[in-house]
Amino acid sequence: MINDSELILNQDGSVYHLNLLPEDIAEQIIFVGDQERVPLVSRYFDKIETKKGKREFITHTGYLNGQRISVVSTGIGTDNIDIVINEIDALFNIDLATRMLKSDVKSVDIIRIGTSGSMRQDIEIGQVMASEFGVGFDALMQFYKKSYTAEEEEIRDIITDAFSEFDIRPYVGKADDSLLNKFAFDLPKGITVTAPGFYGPQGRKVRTQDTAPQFVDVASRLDIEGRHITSLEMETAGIYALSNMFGHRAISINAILASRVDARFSENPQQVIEQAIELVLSRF
Ligand code: R1P
Repeated sequence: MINDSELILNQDGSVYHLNLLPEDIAEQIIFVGDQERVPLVSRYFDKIETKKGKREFITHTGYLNGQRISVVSTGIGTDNIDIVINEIDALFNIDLATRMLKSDVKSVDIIRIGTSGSMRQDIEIGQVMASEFGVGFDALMQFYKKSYTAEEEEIRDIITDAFSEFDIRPYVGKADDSLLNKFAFDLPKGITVTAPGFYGPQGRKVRTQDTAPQFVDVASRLDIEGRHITSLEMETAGIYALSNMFGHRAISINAILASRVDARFSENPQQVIEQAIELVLSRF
């Protein structure tokens, strides 16, 4: 039995942060970072049956082309991803009344529609791309026992060597192949670095000239057995590693708003985000 402090429930029986009951969430779940992006997604639903939330975690559940679907805002960072994926998993795989694991383990689909910065000249502002792999520069997965594939370990080792000056222990997660085929068959794909911050951890030097001075340069030039680091953001690696650990399927699709190699930012970020939303929703 899982005790009260391991899995905290609100008075109505909903999970603590997401504020959801099992019937409030669909098996196909879109993640967005920004809570204001939730209605931008759900306005395309044929019908919305649930709107709930707490803090930055807003959920709308409804139907799209006859399929039940949820959109959940995760806020920023893999610390929030830890909360969101653990609570979603509990909604499906724990009997919240008895606090016991259910005998049948359920897998859900997680599709992130995010934003990120390009690390390559050939990935331009305004493009929508998919992360085949996420590489976490944060410490999230040091707190979970999980096995990794040989391919994930190989990428991890090359990146660990390339960034040895940071003394970090990166982890690697791969997107689900069936979701890559469904949502990203014609999109540019690459390796996304998930950073534990927006400024120093992404090599930004506003008033901190000594912070990781070579970060963008090293990342953008790195050859990983013919693959490249294409983008930089703050959630994908955590989504992939935790989803793989729990047996859920995940894909992260990101609108490119900035070019870190050309030092430019989108003139119309909202339009780029809306294109990414329409593209993903058209593939359900
Ligand atoms: C930083 O501004 C945020 O934007 C990116 C980063 O991953 C981080 O969450 O993604 P979202 O627009 O999906 O939040």
